[in-house]
Amino acid sequence: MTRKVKVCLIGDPAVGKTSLIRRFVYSRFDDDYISSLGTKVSQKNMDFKDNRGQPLEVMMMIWDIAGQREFQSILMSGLKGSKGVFLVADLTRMDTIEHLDHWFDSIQKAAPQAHIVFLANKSDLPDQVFSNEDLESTLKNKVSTIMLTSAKDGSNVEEAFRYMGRITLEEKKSSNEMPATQSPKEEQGSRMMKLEDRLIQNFCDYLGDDELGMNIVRKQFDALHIDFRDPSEAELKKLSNKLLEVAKDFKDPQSLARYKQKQFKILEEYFGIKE
Ligand SMILES: Nc1nc2c(ncn2[C@@H]2O[C@H](COP(=O)(O)OP(=O)(O)OP(=O)(O)O)[C@@H](O)[C@H]2O)c(=O)[nH]1
Ligand SMILES: [Mg+2]
Repeated sequence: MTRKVKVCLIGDPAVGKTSLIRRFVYSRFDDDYISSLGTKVSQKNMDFKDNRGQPLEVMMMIWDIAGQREFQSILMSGLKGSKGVFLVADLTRMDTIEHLDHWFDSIQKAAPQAHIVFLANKSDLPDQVFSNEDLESTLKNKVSTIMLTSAKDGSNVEEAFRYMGRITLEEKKSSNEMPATQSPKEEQGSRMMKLEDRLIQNFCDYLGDDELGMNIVRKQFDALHIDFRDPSEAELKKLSNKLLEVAKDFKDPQSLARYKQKQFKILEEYFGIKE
């Protein structure tokens, strides 16, 4: 029997989400850092046994979700339907732990039933700023387990994904707890990146398929030479036009009209344009 499960990796930029997936799926590591745009899906199958000892294959769909906090719509859409979430931090950067509330809050909203596995990554590096004990006390009751990993030397990576594969076969009994000190706060970040997030997710929603949508979106960014981490107003207008043009090849005229209308609304909200 085969079971398909969706899991995702979330956490601050540069903590090693893409690297952990690359290590697990392709047994490779790269020292270069290329920040991820949006979401990307990889797949790996794992063999387990069910409780009667029969072979059970888990087809794991692994969603790599970009770390920029402006990408809130993309994050929410990526989390939706996830049976498991790897919450990743960098053992050498305190800020990646300090920002955990943001990630917990998003899981709580979009995937309250997901199992959470906390990965403290980059365990190969010497300059670690928090210990296993620190993590245990900070994360108690909020995650299923805490693992120290290294995408570079591979330590615990296979183990973490196997653990996740195993626990996602079981339904979670209780919903994830909210962090104790949760207060609504105004999200910081670049206004243009927030607009970018909305435009991209609107396009993916129109297609009804984030995986396909993101592949198309990435191509448009390349073709237009836009740096997604610092888009200008003019570039985002160009992107919107390009997406609208591409959108014509999909779906029926009514859906296209709805997409167009929604896009105008989003642009109007940011620029006050009426077209
Ligand atoms: N030493 C060490 N470096 C790592 C490890 N994992 C990732 N890196 C490096 O950290 C940098 C960031 O890794 P990525 O995997 O691109 O980070 P990310 O979390 O996907 O970042 P975003 O896509 O921007 O959200 C890269 O230069 C990696 O080579 C690790 O376990 N050990
Ligand atoms: Mg990445």
